[in-house]
Amino acid sequence: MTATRRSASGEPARWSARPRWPLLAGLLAGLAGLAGSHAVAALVSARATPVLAVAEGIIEVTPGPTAEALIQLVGQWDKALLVAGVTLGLLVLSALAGVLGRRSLTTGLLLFLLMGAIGLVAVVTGPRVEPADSAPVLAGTLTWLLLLPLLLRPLTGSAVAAEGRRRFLVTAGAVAAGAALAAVAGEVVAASRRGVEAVRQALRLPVTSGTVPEAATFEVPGIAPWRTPNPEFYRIDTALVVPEVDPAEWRLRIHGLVENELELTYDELVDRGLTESWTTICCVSNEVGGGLIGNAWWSGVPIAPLLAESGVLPEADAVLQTSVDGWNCGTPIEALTDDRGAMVAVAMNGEPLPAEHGFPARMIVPGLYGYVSATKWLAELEVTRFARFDAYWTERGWSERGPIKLQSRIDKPSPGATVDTGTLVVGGYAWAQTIGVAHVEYKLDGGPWQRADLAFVPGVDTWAQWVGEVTVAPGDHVLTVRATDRDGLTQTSVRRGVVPDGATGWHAVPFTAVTA
Ligand SMILES: Nc1nc2c(c(=O)[nH]1)N[C@H]1C(S)=C(S)[C@@H](COP(=O)(O)O)O[C@H]1N2
Ligand SMILES: [Mo]
Repeated sequence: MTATRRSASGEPARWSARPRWPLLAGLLAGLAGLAGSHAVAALVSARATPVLAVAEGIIEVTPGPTAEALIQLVGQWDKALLVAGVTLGLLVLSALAGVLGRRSLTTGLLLFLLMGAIGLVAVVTGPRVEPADSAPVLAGTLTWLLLLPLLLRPLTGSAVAAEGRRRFLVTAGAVAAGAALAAVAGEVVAASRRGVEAVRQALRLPVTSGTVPEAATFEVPGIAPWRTPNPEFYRIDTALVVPEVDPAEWRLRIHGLVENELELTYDELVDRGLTESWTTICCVSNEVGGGLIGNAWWSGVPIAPLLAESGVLPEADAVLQTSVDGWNCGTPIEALTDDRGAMVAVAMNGEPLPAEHGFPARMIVPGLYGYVSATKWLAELEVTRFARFDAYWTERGWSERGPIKLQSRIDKPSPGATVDTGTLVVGGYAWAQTIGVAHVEYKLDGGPWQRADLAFVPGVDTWAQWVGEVTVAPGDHVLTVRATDRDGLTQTSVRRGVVPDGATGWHAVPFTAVTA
């Protein structure tokens, strides 16, 4: 066969000199990476696969009129065609990486690396990125980089034709089988996820979506919305793979230092009757001025009556909450039994909890950081004593107790903003859950503190919007904010980091004013 042919240089050509084998090697590596990245995307429930992200990136960078003309041309098939085109391009480039890699492995690897880099850029510049969203593209790129040398090795060097071909076909067969397996596994995961998502969407809960009180916001552009929409709500958890929990199989178990253990199905829980309220939840890892905080209308079953029903024994001082994926946290029993309205929440802003926010049920405890209170994908509540356990984050150096600290934040101006000289409207949020915000003050540079206008809030458990006005001269400035709660406590200026029980200090935002 080819081994007996002579190349132009007169050298005996190796059987693999024909480009179709390296081409096949590149194509297989490309397909395997694609399958791997799709499987990982399904597993981590990334918002978009890398291919989709690149397709969206192309739409993004295509000039408006061109994009419109193209959409006119292909109609509703635009997205599908684009995805098909990107996939085709990816496979052509993969084949090229194989052919180039046969001559110089480095060149082939660099091409795959470049493709991975394009994918990564598309993913991280997309809307609402989360760390998990880059996992698929990294998995795919890693697959390419590992498989290309593996597949090309039998095609290079002095392997005897038949022997090289045999080894190549064995490797190629294994890679193809692995890729098929990854594709099937990814599809199985994605299908079951779609299944639970379909159940979630079909659920009809007796909930309302809450009405933002008109007086809660000043309608100043540049300040975050008072109600945080679900897709924009911060997400913090240890779950690499978002747990999929079918409400039909879900149970809530209350046990431990109780007279009667309770086990409730989802329907039994909801049948207890739902209450609804506005609560701002916050992560202990929220830096001063940070975004790990959100305000939502929660619907759920009050936990105090459920605990009363189970008959909490007098020696209990804590509830160890555990999620279906084994995460846990310890909550003081009084926070669950006093009148603050702690609940097993089933809906967020009027819709069943989104999967990543704990579907089908989670805890919401006003006034406590999430790491000691807000278990998502809730499975059980063990009534116990703090002395008897260490919870997930307390084992890792965080405080056993985590009341949310009084804080305030500047949304406008944003850090480093350039603004016009003259009158500048400034504003943001302050919060002191379970106590309430009494007033907010702001100051420009070294000037005096000025009282901000504070918006109405429907209770003590939400953040309160504040606005103010400053007059700015040309040049660099710093705006600082501090809040005082209804107990008369004013935020300390002492800057402390988030470990072990939440950051303190005043939020200060540098900005520049220029003459318009
Ligand atoms: N099962 C589970 N629940 C969890 C966590 C977690 O890692 N696993 N993280 C907690 C932390 S630290 C916070 S701040 C809140 C965040 O809730 P959110 O993602 O809905 O904003 O969830 C809490 N509940
Ligand atoms: Mo958190």
